[in-house]
Amino acid sequence: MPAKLSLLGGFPVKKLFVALVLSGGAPSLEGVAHEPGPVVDAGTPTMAAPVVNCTITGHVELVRPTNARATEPVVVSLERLANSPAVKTDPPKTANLYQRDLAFVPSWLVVNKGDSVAFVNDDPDFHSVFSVWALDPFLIPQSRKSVSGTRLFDVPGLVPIRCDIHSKMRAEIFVLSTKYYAVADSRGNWRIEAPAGKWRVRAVERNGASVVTEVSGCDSPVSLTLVQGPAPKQVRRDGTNYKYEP
Ligand SMILES: [Cu+2]
Repeated sequence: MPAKLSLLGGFPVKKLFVALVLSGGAPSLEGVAHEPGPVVDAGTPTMAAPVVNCTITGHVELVRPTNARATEPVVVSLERLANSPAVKTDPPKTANLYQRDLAFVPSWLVVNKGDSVAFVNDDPDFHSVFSVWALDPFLIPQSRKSVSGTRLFDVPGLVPIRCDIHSKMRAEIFVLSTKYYAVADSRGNWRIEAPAGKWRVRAVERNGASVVTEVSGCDSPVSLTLVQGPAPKQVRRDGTNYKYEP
């Protein structure tokens, strides 16, 4: 019975349980059929509430230091709150991030929590891959041309990726807890299709600065201002400066 009750998403389970006990027989929705909300129960009529999808639009103004590149990414996402609509997650995926011509290509990626990234060395040179992000540090040791290694990313956040040999190699992986996201275009505009509800809107830039607000229903446009953080100092995995670069 508990497993069956757990399928009744959106239904007031306590009240239904009482109704079932009182009925004393096969599960029946008699007496509670007027209640709103979807019911998922094979063999009984389905009273599915229509899912209303929204197109939430907005603009994020990225205030950059004067010497920053104009192409810096800003990732805007809708994060679940306690009363947000339920979200079905997509199956895990694996993205490729290459080491090519002494650079990470692409220099940033967006993945969902639970996705993996294959780091592929396309150079004749040795490279390593590491992150010193406190919540999910890792090291893929130096390797020549080959698939260097694949890593699962299951902690949401901004993961800085570096090489322990080359001081200019830099990439960031935006690991999101939600599949509802967009990358703002060069003018700062974005749009996200999502079920109507209450969401936390978070905008993050690659140096780690972020700003949040909330939306309800299909309210938009959403206006955000994000002051870019300082570029991080590039240091080796042990915190020391790069010395010899082959
Ligand atoms: Cu390298």
